[in-house]
Amino acid sequence: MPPSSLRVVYAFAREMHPKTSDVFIQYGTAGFRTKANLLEHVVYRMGLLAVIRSRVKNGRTIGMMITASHNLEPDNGVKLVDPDGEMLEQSWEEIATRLANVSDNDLESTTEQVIKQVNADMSLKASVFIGMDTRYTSPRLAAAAANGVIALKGTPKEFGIVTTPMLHFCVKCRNDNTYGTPTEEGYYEKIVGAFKNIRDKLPVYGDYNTTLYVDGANGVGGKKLNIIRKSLDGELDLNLYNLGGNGGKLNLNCGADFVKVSQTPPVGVEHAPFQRVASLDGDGDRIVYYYLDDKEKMHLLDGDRIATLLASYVTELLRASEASGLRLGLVQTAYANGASTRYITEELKVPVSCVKTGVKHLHHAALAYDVGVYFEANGHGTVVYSKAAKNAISKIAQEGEPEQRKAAQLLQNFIDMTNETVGDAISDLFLVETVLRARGHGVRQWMEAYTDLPCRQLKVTVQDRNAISTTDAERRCTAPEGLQSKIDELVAAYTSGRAFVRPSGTEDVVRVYSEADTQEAADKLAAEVAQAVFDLAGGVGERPALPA
Ligand code: NG1
Ligand code: ZN
Repeated sequence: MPPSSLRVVYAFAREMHPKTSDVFIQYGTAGFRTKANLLEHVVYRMGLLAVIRSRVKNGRTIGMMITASHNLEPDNGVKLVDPDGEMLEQSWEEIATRLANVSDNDLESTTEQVIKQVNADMSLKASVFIGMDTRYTSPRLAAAAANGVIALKGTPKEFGIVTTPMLHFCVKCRNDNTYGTPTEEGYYEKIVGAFKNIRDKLPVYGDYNTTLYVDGANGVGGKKLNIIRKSLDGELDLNLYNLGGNGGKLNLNCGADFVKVSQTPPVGVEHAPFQRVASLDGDGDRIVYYYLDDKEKMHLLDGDRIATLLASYVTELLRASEASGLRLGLVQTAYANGASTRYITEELKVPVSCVKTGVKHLHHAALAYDVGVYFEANGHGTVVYSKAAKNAISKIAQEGEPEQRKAAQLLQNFIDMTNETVGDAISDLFLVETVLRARGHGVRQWMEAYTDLPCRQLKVTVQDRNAISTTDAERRCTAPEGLQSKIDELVAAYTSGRAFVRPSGTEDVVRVYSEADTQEAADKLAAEVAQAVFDLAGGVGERPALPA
């Protein structure tokens, strides 16, 4: 494309998606995320970038998802999806940030610079898949995305309202047709189809019952489960709550993030003692389970718990299929409960790696294993399988001894049920249900595996959260001076104490995490560390108080 045709980039910007704010915005762990009314020009520009990225990838399809995940309704966001369905390559985050922040007047020349810098052949075709969540600001932003794609002569394809993982799945399928069909129906066919395929292999028995309650966070995940529900023929009886009607607000006092962080049940859900409930987040890429006991006390089964459940079951099947030489490993972040890490290493005897927060880090580390299970404690995670693992399992499924074959065939269903591109609440829900059904387990047996250490998360607002630097997968901080030694000193006073702080990648806050042997102790330790952050890292507003 000759440079003169870039004039249209400016024309679209000025006439339709002008930059109306000077607030600096950064492509973080989950793309750009802020108040929806600050985003239109940003999303338009990401449409431009998606086309450039597609051309750099030889015309392979790139994804754009309009969502702010678990944030409340007034926020929105955009993230780019790379050709294999993974998050945008990290080195492009800086380019995205630059393009998002230049003035409209400099947009044409900056676009030209970017094209040169990444050596994009602008004569190639370019394809961009666009999806959005249920926010009322999403359609407008999706239109801005499509205009960005059109401005650089790419071809946008709009998927309308889909979960984030559905969009990742479609991008992957479009670029690799062995993975599936790149449509919402193709997703149901593969993932839900695999769940239906286990019905004869795994009869319902023991304490497992087929009723599952779901908190849909008033977002897109619940809506899609409502479509799926009708096709399940009693294999799973979904009772769906918080589907977005009846004045329910997106993520407000409900959804996976609320349940995990507040450790309280969501509003809008009926409860029965020991009935398992799955809680999704607003764009359907996170899931946690919980139940209330007969005293209405809540018990949380979070991402760590899901990871250990899946890893132990896959280990069992690998053993039964006698697939030798395949390495299974688990990837966590510093937020993983210490008790889960101990259980994985000492009881499951599965290797664990700890990486920095952010799915891209987990995903990358998981690829080092033949079967890599990764989960953030907040319920974002999935399983990835190497080519070698898939081939070996497929061979045994066809040629093995009867018992081996049976296990390998179950593994194949398990693999098909997994959305390997990214954490996926719907896919994870079917994986969890499969394991519980295979074992004849209810929530109590699942909970018995290990006992979580009480923990607490807090946020502290500071002048500049980037004043905090971390090392060792964010478990220790190197700046500001004196903070780590203060944290060490505070932690030392607690039994089974652990604490760390890090700047959030999605909110303008510093996050504090603590663990200790009792909830009171964890709460107190978190508050003390929050005070230390406030004092040593330039706290703003009121100094955090210690618990009464
Ligand atoms: P930040 O805001 O960087 O802590 C949060 C989650 C991440 C990840 C991203 C993307 C926690 C503590 N942090 O990141 O795990 O999911 O959002 O959504 O849950
Ligand atoms: Zn999400």
